[in-house]
Amino acid sequence: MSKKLTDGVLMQNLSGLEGWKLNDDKTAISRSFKFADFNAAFGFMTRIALKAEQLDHHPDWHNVYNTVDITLSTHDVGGLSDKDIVMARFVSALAG
Ligand code: H2B
Repeated sequence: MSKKLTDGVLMQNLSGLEGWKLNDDKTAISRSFKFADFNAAFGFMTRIALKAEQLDHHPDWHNVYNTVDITLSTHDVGGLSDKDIVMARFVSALAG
């Protein structure tokens, strides 16, 4: 099982993740994405879904037409783990 990241390691990782916002109790990170249309947004979600299955790590997300809001957290540890960082980097790279 993944371990909860220490504050220091978390901050270090977050500094390299542009646009991701840490929630107040430091248990999750979120970012919103906007696309040209629903087709582009859903394609983005599909790629993330395939990765999520590989990692057994799934985003909490919300989609309305061309926007996708993503929150990442590791429920098993009650906070953020290395898996959230891996997923955030993957998502950011996809979005470009
Ligand atoms: N996704 C996320 N984001 N956090 C988890 O703790 C988590 C998950 N746990 N996907 C996995 C599935 C767990 O529930 C299963 C049983 O492995």
